[in-house]
Amino acid sequence: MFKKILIANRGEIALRIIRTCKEMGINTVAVYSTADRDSLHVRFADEAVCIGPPPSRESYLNIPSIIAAAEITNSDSIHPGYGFLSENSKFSAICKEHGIKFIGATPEQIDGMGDKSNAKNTMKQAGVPTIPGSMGLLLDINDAKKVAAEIGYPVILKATAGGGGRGMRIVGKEEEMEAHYESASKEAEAAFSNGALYMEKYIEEPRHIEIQIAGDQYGKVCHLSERDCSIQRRHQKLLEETPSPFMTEELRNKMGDAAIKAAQAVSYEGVGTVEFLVDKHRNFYFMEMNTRIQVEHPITEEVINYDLVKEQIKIAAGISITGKNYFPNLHAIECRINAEDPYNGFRPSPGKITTLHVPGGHGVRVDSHIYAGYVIPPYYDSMIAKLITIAQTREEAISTMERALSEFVIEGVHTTIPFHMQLMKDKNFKEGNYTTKFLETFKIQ
Ligand code: MV4
Repeated sequence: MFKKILIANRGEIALRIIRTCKEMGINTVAVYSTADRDSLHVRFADEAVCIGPPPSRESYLNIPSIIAAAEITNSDSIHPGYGFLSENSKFSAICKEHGIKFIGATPEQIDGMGDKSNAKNTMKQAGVPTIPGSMGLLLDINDAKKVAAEIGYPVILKATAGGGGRGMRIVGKEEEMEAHYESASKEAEAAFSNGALYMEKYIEEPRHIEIQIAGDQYGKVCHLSERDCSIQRRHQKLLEETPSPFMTEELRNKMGDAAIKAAQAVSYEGVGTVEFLVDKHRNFYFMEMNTRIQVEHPITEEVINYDLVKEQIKIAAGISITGKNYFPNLHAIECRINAEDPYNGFRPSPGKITTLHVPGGHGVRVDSHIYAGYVIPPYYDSMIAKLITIAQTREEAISTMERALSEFVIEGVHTTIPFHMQLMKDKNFKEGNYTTKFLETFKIQ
């Protein structure tokens, strides 16, 4: 087992990882930017190293600084959390070169899944359902028109280096192709230095349902059921739940099997997530594979009673998994509490938390790094807490969420708490009747 893990992250996920390390008797090293010197991850880790000034580029994304911090503290491993360097193949490779175990995917797996068109081809060959579309990359506008005529409009253009919806365009008819192709490719070129596009049939009002998987170093892979992440605003998830209200036992088994196939196709080692789009007929299609621990992992942990960070560490240390699948016994919902003003276009609201009361009681978990007097820096992600409720049924998990939201007091900054309060009372949400389009028509009062 590892003796000392350096956590190359900040905020709630850094704390989350430190907690598991403490329980496992593993020493921890925090790294921090000068903006985070008063953070809880710095206080709760056994050691802490300053790695640079506030901008991420110069601190949490600064590979030489982080490797130097690992070397001077004698860390034998690095946990990257989510975001930042968690899916950076260069960083994964550099850790290896320095004899430091990267608790995450190999450079090959990261690159293989990072190129979306390539990932899709890999999955198609492995027998995982994919959305009908171009065979690989599009050559030019004429090629795009030809493929679209074959699969039928509407189609969607996607950047192969894409993510977060950038370089993505829906094309309703041939006359629109030229303009959309140009702008998608330009946007992708600017964002990812790669303007290459591929095409798919456009699926109207899909659900975003992802399967958690775990694979060990010996080829054993299991799934840990699904999370429904359809409640998103501009590709930012705001609420996740498990089980999905749209799930059936048959669909879970099929999607679980497909996710396992997907992981085996790339000899996946560690915990990961296979994202699917699910249409109204419950056809499901591979979308992306995430090779990291995800923000929403706690809802899975709570319904199957399983510490996913502990599992990540054990797998990285070479411990084998049983290989049996896990099915939910409970219902869990996560509301992301962001320092944003939901009444003003979710505009970021950094600053000092003057008053804080955190909810508790039966069926409530709060993963957060905030405290009374904490100053939310403007440089990073605006998520300040994850409020998770767990109950026997979805209805009860919603009731507990309403109760917990009403107890949550955060003063000094705007938060998304009022948004979630209203969401809990929404008729369609209560009925589990929502798709990725839901928030486009949801208006906060
Ligand atoms: C799609 C789609 C409809 N049809 N692909 C958005 C981000 C990227 N990862 C994939 N995305 C989509 N791909 C086809 N063929 C609709 C979306 C989409 C979406 C997907 C998941 C969650 C939220 C979304 C919001 C808008 C569009």
